[in-house]
Amino acid sequence: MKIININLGKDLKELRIIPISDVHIGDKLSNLKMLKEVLETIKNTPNVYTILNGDLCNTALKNSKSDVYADELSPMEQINRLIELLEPIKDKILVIGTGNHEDRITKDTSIDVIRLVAKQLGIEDRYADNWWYLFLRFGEKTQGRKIPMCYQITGYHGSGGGRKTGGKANRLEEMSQVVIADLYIMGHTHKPLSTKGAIYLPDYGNNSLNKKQMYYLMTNSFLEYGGYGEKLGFTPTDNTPTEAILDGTKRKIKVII
Ligand SMILES: [Mn+2]
Repeated sequence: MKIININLGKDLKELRIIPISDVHIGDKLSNLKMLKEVLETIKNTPNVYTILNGDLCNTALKNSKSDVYADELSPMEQINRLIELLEPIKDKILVIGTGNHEDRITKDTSIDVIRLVAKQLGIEDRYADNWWYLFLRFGEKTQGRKIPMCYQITGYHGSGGGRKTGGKANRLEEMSQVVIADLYIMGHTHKPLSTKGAIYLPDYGNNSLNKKQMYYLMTNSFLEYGGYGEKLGFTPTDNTPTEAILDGTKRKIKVII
């Protein structure tokens, strides 16, 4: 698990995170217009940041499941396009991770293209080849000691989930069987979903229990309906970007899907 520490300073009162995953650049059905709108928002709004959570490129290879003849860009062109798109917002990227689509290249060649993208953008310290765990500090607490708020945000690209919503929600909530955090983020299923849970954490110093809230967010894809999804009879999904809003003065999270 890659641990990432970021402090965005005390002037930030509220932080908005718009996660981006499952863009599938190169696929004809990839909605790059919508992606560009999101990137513009991130670039032009000081308190909006992003987490890149895999399957940014489609990377259909000769031996992979996706149809290599159906992609409108070659894998190299996809990577170049991705770098071009991310360059203007590189300072707003909190995490850059891989998905099963980029992992195809790694599996076949050992070359991790997302790591190279991160290196090119100068943000290799924010790159994760697998599950990531972010300690994100900003703002200033109004109660107790005047220290920054610290949110623990964790995620990975995601896997499995099956066809039905229940299975996807199970995969999402199972993340807290791996590690405890305020906010869990997963993509992969292309189905926006959000749930909320709680867990009691032991406080050994006071022989007591603290109740911790946990927010779960499964993020949208940028892929329009058609292709293999339609062929297999999958239901269309909504592409509207999801968002998590974090308070910089007290522990308070809002999730929008
Ligand atoms: Mn995926």
